[in-house]
Amino acid sequence: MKINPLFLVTGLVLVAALVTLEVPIQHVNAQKVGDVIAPMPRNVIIPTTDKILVSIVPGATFLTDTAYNPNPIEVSVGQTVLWTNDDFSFHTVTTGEMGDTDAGRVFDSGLAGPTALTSTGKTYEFTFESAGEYPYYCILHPGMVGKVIVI
Ligand SMILES: [Cu+2]
Repeated sequence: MKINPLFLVTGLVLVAALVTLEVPIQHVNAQKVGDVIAPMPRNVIIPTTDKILVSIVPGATFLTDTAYNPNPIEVSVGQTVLWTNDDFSFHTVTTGEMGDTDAGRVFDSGLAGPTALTSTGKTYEFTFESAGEYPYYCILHPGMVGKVIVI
């Protein structure tokens, strides 16, 4: 039996298309798996309290070192801090201090994009991989200051 070469080519193109589609899907899954700190045995529940929670409190615009609560915070290397905007105003979580030329060098929730703390309920998280002191502030209200101490 002779196979029409046109069918053969069409088949190959379909296979190539499927393989191409498969790659991004696997990539997305790999990123999700990567969020877990380490491979864990099954039936172990990872508590959500692994993250250190910090609130940007209501009225933070008019506050200084109480705008982020609790503040300062002490965390271990490898721990993640999750900031939640509990205010109605737009704020940022940006490393450095007012006037720093390298503000946001380590972490920055930013003024745009998916991590921007534009409104109530928005969250930003950062995992600290190195020990040290990390002062941070709000670019929009530079009086708002906080500090993360990583030990
Ligand atoms: Cu602010």
